[in-house]
Amino acid sequence: MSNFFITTAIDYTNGAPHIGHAYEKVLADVLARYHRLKGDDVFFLTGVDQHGQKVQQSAEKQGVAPQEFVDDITAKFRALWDKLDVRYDGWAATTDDLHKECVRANLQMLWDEQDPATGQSRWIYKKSEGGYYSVRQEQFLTDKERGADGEFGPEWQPVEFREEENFYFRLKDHKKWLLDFIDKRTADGNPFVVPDFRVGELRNAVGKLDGDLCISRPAARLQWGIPFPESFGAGFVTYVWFDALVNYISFVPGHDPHGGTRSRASQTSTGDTATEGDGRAGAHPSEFSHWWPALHVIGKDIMIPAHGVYWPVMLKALGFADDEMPTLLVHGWWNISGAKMSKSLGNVIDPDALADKYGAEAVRYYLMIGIATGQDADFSEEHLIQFYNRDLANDLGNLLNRTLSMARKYLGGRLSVPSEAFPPPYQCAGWKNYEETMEMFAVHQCIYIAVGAAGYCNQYIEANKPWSLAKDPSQAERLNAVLYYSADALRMSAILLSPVLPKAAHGIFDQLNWKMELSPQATSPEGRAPARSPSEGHAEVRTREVGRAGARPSERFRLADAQWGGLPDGHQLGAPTPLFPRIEVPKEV
Ligand code: ME8
Repeated sequence: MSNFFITTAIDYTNGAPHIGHAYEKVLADVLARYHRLKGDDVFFLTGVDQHGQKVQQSAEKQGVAPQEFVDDITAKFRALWDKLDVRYDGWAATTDDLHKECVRANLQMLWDEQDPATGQSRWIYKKSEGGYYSVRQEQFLTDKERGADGEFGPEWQPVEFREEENFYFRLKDHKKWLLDFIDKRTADGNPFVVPDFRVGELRNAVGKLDGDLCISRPAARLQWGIPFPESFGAGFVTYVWFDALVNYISFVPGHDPHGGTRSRASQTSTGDTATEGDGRAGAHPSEFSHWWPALHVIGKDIMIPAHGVYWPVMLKALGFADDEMPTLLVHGWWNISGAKMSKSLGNVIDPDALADKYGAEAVRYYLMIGIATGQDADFSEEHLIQFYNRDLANDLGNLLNRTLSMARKYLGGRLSVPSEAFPPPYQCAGWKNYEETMEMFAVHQCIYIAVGAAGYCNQYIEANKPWSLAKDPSQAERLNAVLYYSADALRMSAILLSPVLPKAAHGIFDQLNWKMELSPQATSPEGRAPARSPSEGHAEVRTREVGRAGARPSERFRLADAQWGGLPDGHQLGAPTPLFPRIEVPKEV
């Protein structure tokens, strides 16, 4: 059994969730469920990014306190993840005291670590910098904000020159280290960024790095953030990215905000060369090390600079060795007719309304099959309906319905294990292809493997015509074999599809009357989950509290069960009920 720690970006709570948020969380959920299917110990962390200027402004506009504002939006995110069956183990909310303590402890550690040559902090310095400040938008402006005439437009006015003192985190000193690290990971066949076509993009950006990161904001212009520790002097709030990125460690079970991730060796270290590979890993508490490092699932817009530049340097500063760095799984974007979704264009897709209209499983299915991981795709309800009807209503639903109906009609629903004279219709050999494809995050291709197997079984039924075999008593053995293999194929397709369609997979298992204790894997009493009757539905036991990952009862689905011959001799199937009713195309779509 291996450990699998997966995180997502934490969503800004300045507006309701959209389809891009839903896509990312479902993608991470599918990968987490796949690892549970393999029997891995999984911790899936997701959450919300609640601080920052945008939230402060949105709350002000509504005339409510920022905490009240974020609580309201946070509740919308959590309700959506419940509706979409996103089954996370840890919830990262950046206004959580645990997180605030962690951010402040990190700042303090970095501030306290001295460079012996200067007697100053090795990582953070304070400086005063001047720049043009938009009083209307409450932000400093750069040349990017200047119009074609070289002036700042009316949307920024009044603009004034301001001198401001802030704290800076050293980035550019680590440029060479970061480039070498990225190259080494690529050379080792374990790229820092996947899909690896984005590595070049990141490398280019790092090559151009020539500044440090301003990590504070004066409390005079931003109050809604984590205050700096008092030792920095009064009146500074943490820059939102320096706060948000830390969620990936503050919510890891076993993390100790006061020095848990940093070894004594690194705290007294004097320079890069002396500290590299000095056994810092050994300093992490064992529960933290059990999970770390993470696979961070993020969108392409936040790879540069936040996750690809700030985060590895922050981790390095916090004492993480090169072999303790995470991996970034960078996904593409859902667009609308080739254009970005935006409130001003009025083309934002609401996943909550979509799930109400078509059902959560149809939404999950489309979000996973309609895009290749890493690429962009165009969102369209028409495609959602087409994919659902073609694959689920036709291929899988049809196979389920006809297999159960015919088995009931011709065999009273009871199946026998076929003799060697009747081999299975196709080889599955442990579904190696499925596993390899999932390890490459190509979820849409994995779906094709699972649904394709059902489609193939439909052809197998057509070719063998059980309705004709049933008329000839000398074909009884063949009739049983065809229906046995069809039912067994459905059982396997349900297992392979369970990461994407957990409810439907439970539905198929229920109709097949497949119980966990029938699994050859369920050998020990502890390994067995309680048998479920169809009426018990498929409620899943969730352990949400941080630190309790892996404490679930056995999963109902196991990849090891996806082999021919799982249905025991004399197995009695359940009754068919339509699982994937066709979606009729409404006129307006
Ligand atoms: O960036 N398609 O939050 P966010 C696919 N708080 N993914 C999309 C998308 C789209 N159309 N639009 C956005 C933030 N996303 C920060 C993250 S992490 C420490 C802090 C993705 O609410 C986006 O790429 O703007 C990101 O990964 C996630 O949604 C949250 O975006």
